[in-house]
Amino acid sequence: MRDLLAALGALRERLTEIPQADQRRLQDLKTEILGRKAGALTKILAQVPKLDPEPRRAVGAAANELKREFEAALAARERALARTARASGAADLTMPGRAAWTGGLHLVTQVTGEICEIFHEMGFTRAVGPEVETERNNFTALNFPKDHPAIDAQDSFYLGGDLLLRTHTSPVQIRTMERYPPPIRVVIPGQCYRRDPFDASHSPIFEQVEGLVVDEGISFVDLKASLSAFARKFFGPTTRTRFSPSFFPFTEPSADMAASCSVCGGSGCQTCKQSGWIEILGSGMVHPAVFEACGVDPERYTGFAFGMGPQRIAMVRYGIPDIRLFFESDMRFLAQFSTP
Ligand code: 2NM
Repeated sequence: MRDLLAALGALRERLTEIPQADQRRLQDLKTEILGRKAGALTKILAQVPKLDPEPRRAVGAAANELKREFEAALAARERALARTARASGAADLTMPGRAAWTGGLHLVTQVTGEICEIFHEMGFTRAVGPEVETERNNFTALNFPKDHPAIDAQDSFYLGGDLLLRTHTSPVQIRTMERYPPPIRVVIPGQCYRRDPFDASHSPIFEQVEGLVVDEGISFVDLKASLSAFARKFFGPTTRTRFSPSFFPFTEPSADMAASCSVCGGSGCQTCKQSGWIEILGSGMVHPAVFEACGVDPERYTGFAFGMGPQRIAMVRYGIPDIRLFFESDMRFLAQFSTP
């Protein structure tokens, strides 16, 4: 018992080291004295239970009292070191780190990726092409008549000569058909340009995802089944689809597809303007004149094509009121759709 009390007395002397200790020395002192296994005071405390009742009370009280004093002194020195580090402008190495912002995909990129992934599962490949195109690839080969208003300089961005910024991604379909023999199954995401004024639902720069299937024996049934399957994958398994007659120069017949509103299930709400239906895409059977322009034999092959706007689709899915939000890089808007 006498030995232990003497050891406690010697240990108490070391309290005076604490107010001078730097960060590293403080850590060492903590280990030397209070360390869980080999701490000097820890070792003394471990012997207390083995003593007779009388000395056990005396040594136990003294050891616990010294432990409290050490803990208080160490904590006080830690606070003092942190205070001087802050005051001197030096980094406080005891501060927890800030989580780094790792970035994320833009909502339009996410939705475009989702659309392409669904078609990929159905056996489509992804194709891309240049945004600067020829009048021939953008209009002529797609069976636009020479006097079609879209060809007008008022509606397209011409770059001089017969070059222009593509008004849809369809020229990539033309390039695909000229380069690869059927069977063809491709989806084409990409940016397009039209001379539209910026407003809540229009932008002179917009994204499109188009698709093309060419093979022997492709019929309108393949079109309806493939695009309906896409709608169910994208909006959910209970989604119904509705096709209505439409017109495009490059397809005949042509049809617009609507999906039952995924917000209200078809009963009518704000998103579908009480109609129960949301217009998703345009589509049709590829016009024989388009096949001829690309060197595909229209007697042997048939095909269907479609086009949709991922921005419009993102807007109806998430109730986004204005297409301009996609271009403003306002993190308060974009971060709502951030992916880890
Ligand atoms: C649409 C709607 C319908 C289309 C057609 C072609 C091609 F090159 F095969 F003729 N490409 N894209 C197409 C058809 C695009 O977008 C609303």
